[in-house]
Formats: sequence, C-alpha cells, structure tokens
Amino acid sequence: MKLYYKPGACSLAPHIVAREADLPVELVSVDLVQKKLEDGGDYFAVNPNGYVPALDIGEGPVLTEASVVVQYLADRKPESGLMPAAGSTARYRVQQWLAFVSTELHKQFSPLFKPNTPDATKEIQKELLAKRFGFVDQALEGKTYLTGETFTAADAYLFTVLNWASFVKLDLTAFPEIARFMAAVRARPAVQTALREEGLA
Ligand SMILES: N[C@@H](CCC(=O)N[C@@H](CS)C(=O)NCC(=O)O)C(=O)O
Repeated sequence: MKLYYKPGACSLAPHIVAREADLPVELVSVDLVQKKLEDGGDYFAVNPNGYVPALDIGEGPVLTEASVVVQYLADRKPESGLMPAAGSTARYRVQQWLAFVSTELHKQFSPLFKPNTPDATKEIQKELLAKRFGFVDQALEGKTYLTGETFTAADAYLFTVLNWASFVKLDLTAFPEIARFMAAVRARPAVQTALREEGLA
C-alpha cells in the first residue's frame, strides 16, 4: 500500500495508524501547492480532488477521506484495537469521534490555513474551535484516550488536527486534559516513528 501525504497534514492520522498496526505502508510525498509528486508526476491523476490523504490499496481508485482511510488501515489489523469490531457499539463510538474530528475540528481549521480567508472569518472559526476544544477537554476527563484506555484511530486523527493549533496561533493552555492527551499520544513509539518519518520529531 502507498500513502500519499504531506508532512503534518491530516495524512499524519493514517500514517500513525499504519505504524501503530505495523503495516508495510510506503510513503509518497505530495507538493500540495503545485499538485505534483516528487518525480514530477501529476497528483490530480492520483486524486482528482488534489488533496491528501490518499491510499493506494492495489485495486480501483485510491481510497480517500481521512476518517475512512484510518478505518481501512485499522481493519487490516483487528487485533491492534485501533478500530473495534464492525457492528459493535464501541465501533460506533469511535466512528462518532472520527466524524466529529473531521467535521467539527478538521474542516473548521481549514480556513485558518488559507491566505485569502478574511480576518473576521478567521476569528469566527477560532471562537467555534475554542468551544469544540472545551467539549473535547471535558470528554477526556478521567480517560487516557477518547474512548477510554485503548488508543484508537480517532485518537490518531484528533492528535493530528490538534497539533495544528500552534501553527495558527490557537492557545490550548485553557484545556489541561487536551494537553495531557497530546503528551500521551506523542509519547507512543509508533507516533514517534510517524513524526520522525515526516521530519516532525
Ligand atoms: N475531505 C478530505 C479533506 C482532506 C484535506 O483537507 N486535506 C488537506 C490537508 S489536511 C489538503 O490536502 N489540502 C490541499 C487541498 O485541498 O488542495 C478528508 O477528509 O480527508
């Protein structure tokens, strides 16, 4: 399998899941500005939407959408606990968090990275994100990870997205549970490996 990625982008979530599950995933870096691969190839030919992550699974078009790519990878190694069994309530809880991270956090961060987003819009986004951070902080009380003591694909995605806060000057110091969560995830050996492979450790 090949994972198309950009260092530190949302593709870090499937990268972490791949390393946690010890899957032989090859990394292919993408220039998201030029939409080019390192060998000069056209990235639109890989993913017509031009975004990462995209996972070449050896059949059909690449698999896209971070919240789905992490599930596909986790399901290659069910014993990893990264995704609970299909049909179980535990799985819906992880999927609930994946959807929350995707729509309520990831996509609310996105305008903050765009140079043409008006400052007033950026302020609105930051206020909304602060509310969502408060919710996550409360949800993490008394637990190591989002759903308890087992690290799941949703934790990989949450870590990836919250890691962007400092880049857009969002202060997380008011959220002690989030700080504790970030430190716990960062300390995991597979997470360290993924960060190192992306030049971020
Ligand atoms: N709907 C996609 C969005 C992925 C996305 O926003 N990727 C960003 C990096 S975090 C990207 O590649 N942006 C470049 C672009 O959209 O041109 C998903 O959920 O995976």
